Parts: sequence; C-alpha cells; structure tokens
Amino acid sequence: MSHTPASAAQHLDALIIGAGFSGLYQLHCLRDKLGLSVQVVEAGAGVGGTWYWNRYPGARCDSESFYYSFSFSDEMQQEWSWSERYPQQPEIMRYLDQVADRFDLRRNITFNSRVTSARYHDAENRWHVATEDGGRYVVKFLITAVGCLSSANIPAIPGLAEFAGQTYHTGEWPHDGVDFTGKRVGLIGTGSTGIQAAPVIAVAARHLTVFQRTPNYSVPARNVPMDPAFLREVKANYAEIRDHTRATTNGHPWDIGEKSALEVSAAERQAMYEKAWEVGGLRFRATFSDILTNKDANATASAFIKSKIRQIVKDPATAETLTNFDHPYAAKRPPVDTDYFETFNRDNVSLVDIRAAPIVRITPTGIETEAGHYDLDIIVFATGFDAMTGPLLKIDIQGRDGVALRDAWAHGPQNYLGLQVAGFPNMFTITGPGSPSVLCNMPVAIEQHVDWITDAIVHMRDHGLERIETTEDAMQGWVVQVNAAAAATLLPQASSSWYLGANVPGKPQVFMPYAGGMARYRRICDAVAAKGYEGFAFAR
Ligand code: NA7
Repeated sequence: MSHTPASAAQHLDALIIGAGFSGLYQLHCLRDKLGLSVQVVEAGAGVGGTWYWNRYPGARCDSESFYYSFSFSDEMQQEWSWSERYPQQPEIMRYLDQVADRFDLRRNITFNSRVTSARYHDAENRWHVATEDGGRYVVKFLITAVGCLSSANIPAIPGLAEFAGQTYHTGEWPHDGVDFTGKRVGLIGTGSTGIQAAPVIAVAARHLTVFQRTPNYSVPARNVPMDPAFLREVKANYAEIRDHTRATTNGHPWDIGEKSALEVSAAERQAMYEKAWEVGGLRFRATFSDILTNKDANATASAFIKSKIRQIVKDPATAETLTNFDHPYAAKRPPVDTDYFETFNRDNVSLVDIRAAPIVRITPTGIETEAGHYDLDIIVFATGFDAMTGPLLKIDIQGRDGVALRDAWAHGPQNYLGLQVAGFPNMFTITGPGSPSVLCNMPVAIEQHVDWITDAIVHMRDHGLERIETTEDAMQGWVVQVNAAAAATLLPQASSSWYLGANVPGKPQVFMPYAGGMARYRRICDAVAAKGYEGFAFAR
C-alpha cells in the first residue's frame, strides 16, 4: 500500500504497530468486528513479525503447531493442516500469510515502513505518529504490537567492524539464506536460537565453533511429521483443547504435575523424568509441581538433564563445559532441541568456553579469546534481543506533557496489567512487560490481550468515552504484583536472563514478564473489566 504524502496526515481511529500474530488479530478485531478505521504499520515487507525476521537455519517454534496458532476462527483451524509436531519458520509464515489473505488484512497494512515517533497531543486527545519514510498518522488509539523479541542484541565486541568475513545476527537473517559450504563458522550464543541453529549449521559448514558463555539446559523436542490421525483428533476436539490451553499457567494444553519432585521416591522420580524426556518438549518442566518454585525440586531436574547430556556427549571435557550450570533449570527460557548435544560428537564441531576464557576481540580473521585465536570465515550472533522493552523504546514515544517513555521507564518498565502506562492515554501495549507474554504460549497470550483491548474500546464506545488511561496507583500496585509473582518462583535466580534485562549491558535489571500464570492473569483482567475497568480513568 502506498503512503499518503508526507504533508497530509491520515486520520484514523487506531494505528497498530507491527503485523505479527498480535497486529493481525488486533486489526481483524477493530476493523471487522467494530468497524473502526485502522491501519497497521509494519517494518518488514510481509506479515509475520518475529517469524518474518528470524529465518536462521533451524528456526522452529518450541510450542507445538496445533496450539501455536489462532483459535478465534474455527473455520480456519479446521482448514489449516500443520505438517510437523513443531512448525518450522517457513510454515508459520505460510500460515500467517494465509490468515492475512483469508481475512483480507493486507489492504490495511503499510509494509516497509518503520514507526519512528508517536506523540500524544492532549488538547486533541490524539496520537501523532510518524514513520521513517514520511508517513504521518493522527489517531485516537495507538496499539503497539511490536513483539517481545524484535530488537536484535549484537554485543559491542572490540574489532567487530574489522572482521573480513561475514557476520549475521539470527534475528536479522538474510532472506536468501547463507551458504556455509566450506566455511569455518563461529556461533556466539547458546540460548534457544543457538541451540536450534548449531546442528543445522554443523551439517553444512566445514567447521563450526560454538562460543558458549553460559551452559544451557535443553530437552529434546522430539519433532516428528504430523500424524494425520492425531491431527484429525485435534480438529474434532479443538474447542476443548483451546479451552484447556486458556485455563493453564503457560497456555499449553497440559497441566503442571500435581506431585512435588521431593515427595516421590528416587526411582519414581527417575522414571517420571525418563518418560518426560522421551515425550520431549517444553512440558518437561511440568513433570512436577515445584520445579519452578523449589530449589531442591529443581535440582533433581537439573541433575537428570546433566546426566542425559553426559550420556550423549562423548568427550568428557566437552560434556563438563556443557553442563557446568550456574542457574536453576528453566529459570532462563528453557530451550528444546533437535540433536544439539549430539552435534558436539561431530568431528567438525568444537566448543569454546568463553566464561573460562572470555572473548578479547574480533580480529580481521576470527575471534580472539584469552585462550587463543579461532580462524573464521563467518560469525553468527545468536546473542538474543533487547527483549520486551527494547522494541518499544526504539520508538520515540511521548505521552502527556511530552514525557518520553524512555524517561518514564529509565529504571525499568512500569505499567498496569502490562497493557497501559500512566501518562500515555489511549495507548495499549500487546504482550508488553508486566504481562505473561513470553512465559506463555504466545498466541494464547496475544488473543487474550487483543480481546481485552477490543472489549475496552467497545466499553468506551458504548459509554461515549474518548480517553482511557490507567492511574498511577493502579500502575504501582501492578508493579508490586509483578515483582511478587516473580519472587515466588526461581525465575529471578538466573542472573544473565533476558527476562531480567540482564543480557543487555546498562539495561535496568527488573524481572519483566508477569510470572503469576496466564490463567490467573486472565482472571485479574476479567475482574478489572467487570468492575467497570477498575484502575483506569476515563474522560469524555
Ligand atoms: P537468548 O536466550 O537471549 O540467548 C542469547 C545467547 O547469547 C546466550 O547464550 C548469551 O549468553 C549469549 N550472549 C549474549 N551476549 C553475549 C556476549 N556479549 N558474549 C557472548 N555471548 C553472549 O536469545 P535467543 O535468541 O537464543 O532466544 C531468545 C528467545 O527466542 C528464546 O528465549 C525463546 O523465547 C525464543 P549468556 O546466557 O547471556 O551468558
């Protein structure tokens, strides 16, 4: 879609930033259900959000395909058939393209356009939004659907600019791919992304060197082609499956085990972990009720995973480096993998411990650590993202009286329900900090947010209200709840976690997502709405 000329601003009911899962569904709700004038502005050339950018080798969702999908249209979930247990990035893109086509969403999406600023004008009760390419919008509602993991974090390692080979960040991967044939590849980072990419790069490259700072737990994904009989069963029972996912802590269609890891015998515990290891996937962390809340219970899971890695990895020194854990299992986002640890048994793969001997600099020919120099042709940064706040703070957002969100959040994000910030009227953040978002299966979290925002806008319309803004008190109360929810778990104990902002130098260290569980969060949001949007102030 082409732009309105720079001089003429487009006046709309709502502007949505981002065309991933959130932006697409929010557009559908506001335009097709409420009949509002809405435009989505998207930096990429297509829909997909995080899946549009993360095209690195091995990119695949860690949630299973049959529930990592929209539930709002039964026709669509009956029509669409997933091909694997876990969807690969290209399949998710095909799915979201289909969603965009099916609901005719593209006609209200401006692609290749990046929002640079959004300023609230009090007298008009309107947001003035500008894009890098000269687009101008004047809108009543500003809805950020920017995703949690869309601001790539490339560490400022000295010498990076002098490297003579190619460098890539996994979250900004070239669309035509990277040819690793005959190349010596260095991979920095062993989060979910590095763990997915390493086995695939290893097969293609001459040599792969994995630079590991923090050893990471991983459980086999056990990906398989989709069993047609299973998919038929899912489709026949979709309503119940979706109800179940909405009622669980993490938005997955299974419940957290009822038993404590400490109340069963050692033999029973071992058997239950063995079974969970065979089933594979994120549900491993749900084997017992207290893996995420009790350090001793967690230690049993940690010891089990350690023993599995030691069985898989043949070289004892490599196994030791891979299992020298410094945080409880699942306190950082737990990866699931396909042959990650097996990859270290290949002759063309080596592991470098950059905790023991940190990277000193990047040279024109490779990476120099305190222990030596590694000659490389390609460096892949799987170094994660300036998560949750990064994508919002990249935009110059100014609320009432010109207060910048960057200043309001100088000491960490503060908001109410993860949805609104005091001083920023009529602005909603989908899956913002303070919401369960990344601790939940994302489409479940997103549908809840979008439905809640849509209902709030309906409430305003029905009552002739023009402005909604959370109160300072409600916001401070929510900050306390977010901190308390995190403190009740082991999650804050991973000191280098992106949940804490600890992966980005200089970022305030605040536990960002709401760890009280999706089901509880949903109940809180529903209660707030039922009480006439308690904690929000309205104006006509
Ligand atoms: P993550 O989970 O943030 O992982 C990033 C990795 O990169 C992690 O191993 C980091 O080590 C490492 N890293 C980051 N900065 C550096 C520097 N400066 N030097 C060396 N190593 C570094 O990002 P992912 O992309 O893997 O996953 C993000 C989410 O996407 C994931 O959690 C899922 O929700 C999907 P560290 O642990 O900080 O020592």
